[in-house]
Amino acid sequence: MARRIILCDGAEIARLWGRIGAGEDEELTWVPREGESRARPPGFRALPGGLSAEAIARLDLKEGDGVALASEDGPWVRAAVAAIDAGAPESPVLVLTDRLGDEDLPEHPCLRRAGLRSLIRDDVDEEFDLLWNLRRLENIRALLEPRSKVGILLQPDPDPDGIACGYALRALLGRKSSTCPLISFGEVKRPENRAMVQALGLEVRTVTAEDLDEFDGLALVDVQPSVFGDEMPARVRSVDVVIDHHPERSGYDAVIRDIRPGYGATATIITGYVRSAGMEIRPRLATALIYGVKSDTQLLGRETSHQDISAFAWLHQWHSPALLRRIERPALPLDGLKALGRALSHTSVEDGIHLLVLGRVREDVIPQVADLGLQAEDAEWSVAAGIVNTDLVFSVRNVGYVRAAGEVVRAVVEGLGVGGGHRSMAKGIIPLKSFRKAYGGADRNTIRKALLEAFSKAILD
Ligand SMILES: [Mn+2]
Repeated sequence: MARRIILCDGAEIARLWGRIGAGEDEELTWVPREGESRARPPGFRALPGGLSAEAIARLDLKEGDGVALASEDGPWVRAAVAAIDAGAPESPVLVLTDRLGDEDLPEHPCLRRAGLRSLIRDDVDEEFDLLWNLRRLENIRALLEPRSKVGILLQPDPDPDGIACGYALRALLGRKSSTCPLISFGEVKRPENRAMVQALGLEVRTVTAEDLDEFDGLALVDVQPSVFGDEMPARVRSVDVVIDHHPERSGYDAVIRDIRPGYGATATIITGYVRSAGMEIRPRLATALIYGVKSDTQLLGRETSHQDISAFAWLHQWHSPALLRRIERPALPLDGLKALGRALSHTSVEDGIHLLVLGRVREDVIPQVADLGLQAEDAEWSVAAGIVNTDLVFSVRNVGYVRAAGEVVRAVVEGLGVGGGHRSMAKGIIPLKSFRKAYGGADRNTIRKALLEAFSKAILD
């Protein structure tokens, strides 16, 4: 087994290591520096012959073994590195020191320096960070504990970050949906968000301003009351708790606010609470939170803080990959697959555009088909179009190094409908009525011809 040899040069540092103890594969070795009068501490073995190459050879360093030198003494460290270099040139060297700088250390191809103090500091900083999270959480718990019914209010058309945070806050409060429902002034509209709610077995209740009277506690997550603008119900003007990552707004009262605009997601704030609480985190909860972080930061791309990345890494070990996949890629209904089969049977890629016209389908089928379409050979653009209720809905994907998808979609729907998106994904909606008026029909061929033409033009513009 590979070993780690820790060489200590004095009683003080040896005492510290003695207290920490040696790890399973670690050996504590005592090589007193000159003038060290105290005897070999317990738990250490001495290296006879001091820092000579012969003495280091006696350590019998094998491939995979590493050496750490714990010392503040320049000459001692230099002698030790020289002896290791002579006796075991392949061995990596870690120098643990708070006072020596790079200029005090000899040249060595595989040497790193770390401060004992900074190693401990990082841990202490992290511990205090968790403590402040715990303080906030305990304050929130104490405030809401005596309330009989607490509403967790999300923004209208709640997004994954809001939904995940509502769910997690309820778990942190130890409540059930009967005494702590997730509520919103609007429905969960986007199909992928509905899929998330369904996969997690959650419910978001749509409420009116009057309905708020039934709650004697109100907590807002991922939103602040001022967002409701002039229509802000009086009940929301003064609430118990607000947890959010959007810029701080005024115009309302909250007993406890935890607003951290530097964070990419409110789920990151709440993950801090969950970590600090030391509670057992279920895969379902971890999956909801990780999806909240992912979707608000666009996969740790946009506006991501190191806290988001650390929350993501922590949640990653507890989440359920299968459940996450189900949320991110909702199951395709069979008639959606049949529509895809028909569309694929006369598919072609023209000018780099792969267009699949699906006919009437469930809305969430469309973005999934657009993802798939991009895999066609020579496709730089994938467009999936389908009819949902009285609208023509289309999802657009591209390879990323071409014109931004959002701009292209805005050009295509101009004067006809609504649309927008990001660099590589976008969505557009054109009411069938306007489409028919502009193109004289809404059958598969007309849709195909019209969209191909409009996209070719918009992409080249
Ligand atoms: Mn958010």
